[in-house]
Amino acid sequence: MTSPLTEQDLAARYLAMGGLARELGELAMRWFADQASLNTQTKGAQDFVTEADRAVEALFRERIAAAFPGDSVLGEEMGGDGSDRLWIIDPIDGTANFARGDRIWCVSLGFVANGRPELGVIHAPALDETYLARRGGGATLNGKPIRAAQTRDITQAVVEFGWSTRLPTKLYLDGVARLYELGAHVKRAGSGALALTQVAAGRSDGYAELHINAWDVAAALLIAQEAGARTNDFFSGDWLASGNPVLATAPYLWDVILEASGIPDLLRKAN
Ligand code: LIP
Repeated sequence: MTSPLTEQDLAARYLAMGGLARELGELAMRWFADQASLNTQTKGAQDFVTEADRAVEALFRERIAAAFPGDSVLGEEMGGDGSDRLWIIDPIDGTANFARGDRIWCVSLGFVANGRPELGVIHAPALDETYLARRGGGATLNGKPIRAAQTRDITQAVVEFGWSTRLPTKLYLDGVARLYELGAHVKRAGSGALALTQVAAGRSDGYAELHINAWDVAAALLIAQEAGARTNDFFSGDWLASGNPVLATAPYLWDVILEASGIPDLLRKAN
């Protein structure tokens, strides 16, 4: 049993994670610049992994073992178990984009203490953007504070709706149709983590996905919360092992986007 986390413990991790994300981003960028070396493989329909994903996660695990030996790591590519001091990494979120030379991808690092996200960093080196948050400390983009949008009219809203083959595509298409019928502009860019940071930065008014994994959102959902977005209770139930639906919105548009997304129906049928 590790000793209780102190303020100094948390501060040390907060100070370390930005530099660590940048080091991982530099490694990913070397692979990104050499697409022929990626050896891209599929884990399922529209679900990809490259040598870069594996190399970035391996380097992260090496750095954490050296700097914070009592901490655990859960990663998309190498798995792991929960603990009361847990790092959650998606080495490259937006792998489908990464593997085609598209710049919309990021390194996602979250730190969860006793089951509650406390720190998060999203580093998108190809976009030259780094998002950081600490619970109770606000959220920043490249060191400057960011806030969720105050949009009140759904016909003025931009909403991203994530998709995967983990659920029937009809559920996704029905949600997209409802949002369009309400007058929203709907898009999908292929990185759930970055989509959540766009809500945090006020560049979009919502991000919904009917199922997403813990490593995709552990950092970015905290960033959205700290930027004043309203978010669902993703970190509940069996979230760490099985994922959950995710929703983050501009505060005034929560109700309309939640209903249009179909998440309430999905949760009612699951319970
Ligand atoms: C992706 C997520 C995206 C989801 C994809 C995939 P990856 O993460 O960011 O939101 O729709 O299915 O899970 O696989 O690129 O790390």
